[in-house]
Amino acid sequence: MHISYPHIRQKDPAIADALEQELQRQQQSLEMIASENFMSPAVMEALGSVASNKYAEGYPGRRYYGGNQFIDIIEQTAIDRAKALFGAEHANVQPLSGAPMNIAVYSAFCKPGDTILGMDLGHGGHLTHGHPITLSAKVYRFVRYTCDPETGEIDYDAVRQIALQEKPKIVLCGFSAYSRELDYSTFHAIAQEVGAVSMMDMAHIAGLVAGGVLRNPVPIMDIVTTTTHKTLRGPRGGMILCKAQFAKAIDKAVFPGLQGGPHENQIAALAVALKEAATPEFSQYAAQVVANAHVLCEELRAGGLRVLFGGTDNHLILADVVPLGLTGHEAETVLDAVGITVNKNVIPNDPRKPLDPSGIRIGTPALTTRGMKEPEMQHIGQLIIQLLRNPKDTTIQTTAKATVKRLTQQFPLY
Ligand code: DSN
Repeated sequence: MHISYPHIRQKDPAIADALEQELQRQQQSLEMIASENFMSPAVMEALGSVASNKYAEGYPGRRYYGGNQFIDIIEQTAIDRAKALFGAEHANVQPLSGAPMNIAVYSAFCKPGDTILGMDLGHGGHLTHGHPITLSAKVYRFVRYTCDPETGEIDYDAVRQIALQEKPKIVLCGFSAYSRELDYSTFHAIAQEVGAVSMMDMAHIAGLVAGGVLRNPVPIMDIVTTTTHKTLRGPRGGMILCKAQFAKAIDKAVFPGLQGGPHENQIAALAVALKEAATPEFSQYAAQVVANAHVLCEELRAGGLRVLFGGTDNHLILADVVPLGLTGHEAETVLDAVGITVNKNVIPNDPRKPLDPSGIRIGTPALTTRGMKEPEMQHIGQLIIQLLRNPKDTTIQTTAKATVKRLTQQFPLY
């Protein structure tokens, strides 16, 4: 497929230039940021569609504006597909993205000052799960559990003790830099014991759940939130799945509680992505994402990186680069210089600061979308180790650039 921007080029050459350069950057580099992926042309078409022109406050069949007969079809289709794909009793597809989605859930079940129990950011949790710099942390009181950095094991007895002592209104699990499976039944049982709502943020792994490769939290947990653009490969956005008894509270919290008009172009694109995610091809994709991560993880470990949490069950690897004599920022920069994109990341109990932490986070979803498999992961893993072990060696960098060029031409994007 050839992407071009004829109308933008005519009206606004500066933006056309930047878009074309960004397209080339994506085509010509190895995208290994664990939260990024490439939408299909069909999803992109829906995202750039006329649905963007419409105001549709309310929900299908109950709108505050006229002219929503076709928008209702779009939003109801997205809802029905989300429910079918994940086995959910209720779906709200309006959250604009991950942060408002999680805030909506907090506001549905907590008053200001109430307690929420979530995973520590340094142990793989997420900024929106109550990091002190967020607005949520100013409104609610967050308490935290951690995991064993070497094995990734969560001490569920300790989580239960914290819950009994702190009496949270929400027991929250989910992550953005954790690589193991979670025991949803135990999280839910702990929430029930203390009279809390159980919540899972599956933003990173929604596509792997949809593809049947990882456990599905939806039938177990009261509330499951997810962004829609990571492993799920949809447009940027958020979605809340929940049990029927919480449907009203969630819908009210999203609109009118937190948001105004939903972005119906985003919802149309989500509907298309959910249809794609229900296909056998997508299940194969999800399985390949995890198989690729296993191979990459073993290459990185064999090359001397300290892999956190004892390995990976999903699409990502969190690795400490300090054993190779680098910081996370330096490692990110060395790889970026040859067209391999990863992000620096804090590791558990990191002695370093967030802008130059000890680790990097690496993921396989985007390269798997391009069709890369185990042999390419092995090759890329070895390349990463060579670059990190020899950060000033220009010969290795020149060879690496040539390899990136060859691989990206062999596995074209768009
Ligand atoms: N920014 C996303 C990530 O990289 O994990 C999460 O919001």
